[in-house]
Amino acid sequence: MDLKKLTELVVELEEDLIQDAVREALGQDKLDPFEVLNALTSGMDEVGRLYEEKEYYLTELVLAGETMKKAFKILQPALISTGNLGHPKKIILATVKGDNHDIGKNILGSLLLSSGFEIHDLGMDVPADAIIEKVKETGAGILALSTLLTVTVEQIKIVHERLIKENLRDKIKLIVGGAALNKDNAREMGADDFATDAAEGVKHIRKLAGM
Ligand code: B12
Repeated sequence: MDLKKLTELVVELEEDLIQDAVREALGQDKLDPFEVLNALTSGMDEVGRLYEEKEYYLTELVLAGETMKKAFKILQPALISTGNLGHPKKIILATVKGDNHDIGKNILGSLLLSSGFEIHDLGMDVPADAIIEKVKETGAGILALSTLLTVTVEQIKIVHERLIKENLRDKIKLIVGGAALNKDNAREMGADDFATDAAEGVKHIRKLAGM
């Protein structure tokens, strides 16, 4: 099983073949779990491109999501075992209001677990109110928000401003990620930090947590 084949299986939406393929890649081929993750993510990028070019439709996006979730079930333990345990720190994870993409956020959550964080995952399509409530309830020091849609980027600013209003902004670090974001718009929305992928995200978050 090579990395190119894994990418192809995602693009071809082979949800019945993907788990055996990931098993083979990690088992007999001893591929690095992070390289496997990158290969799968490249497949998702290609699916996104085909959707943009109207070669794929919503059905294919849904199937791609299912394929990635199945692959990740097999990949997750391998990714986790590469982590080294640190000090538990509280972190809130959420995909912002209006956005139902959660695969990337869930990958970040799994990697953070392996770094010893205490995760409070609010799921997807989470309004600012629910996030503020959770910050108050947990006293978490880090808030990680995900968004893949251009139209929901603005939600980050809404959360940032609510945190200011509630006198919570200086008690929490806000890191954001997802395909709709980059360093510049993340900063414009009031975030303290941005990372392009989940592995980078963990590094940044460990730094923000003083680990
Ligand atoms: C799968 C998918 C779906 C699935 C999502 C399933 C699920 N449970 O997540 C479904 C079918 C639901 C879906 C729906 C829609 N989608 Co969609 N979808 C995708 C697709 C193909 C892959 C996303 C994905 O899972 N990638 C794999 C993961 C691993 O990558 P990731 O999410 O980017 O996460 C990585 C990093 O970004 C980062 N990261 C993510 N979050 C965070 C957070 C932090 C804090 C950090 C540090 C890092 C980080 O780490 C992750 C791992 O490394 C993308 C195309 C793409 N290339 O992104 C389109 C895409 C995001 N979708 C798109 C669109 C338009 C839609 C719909 C509006 C379609 C429609 N007409 O209904 C709806 C919106 C529904 C809604 N309200 O949210 C567009 C968005 C365009 C835009 N710029 O706004 C894209 C880009 C496709 C395209 N090229 O047009 N989609």
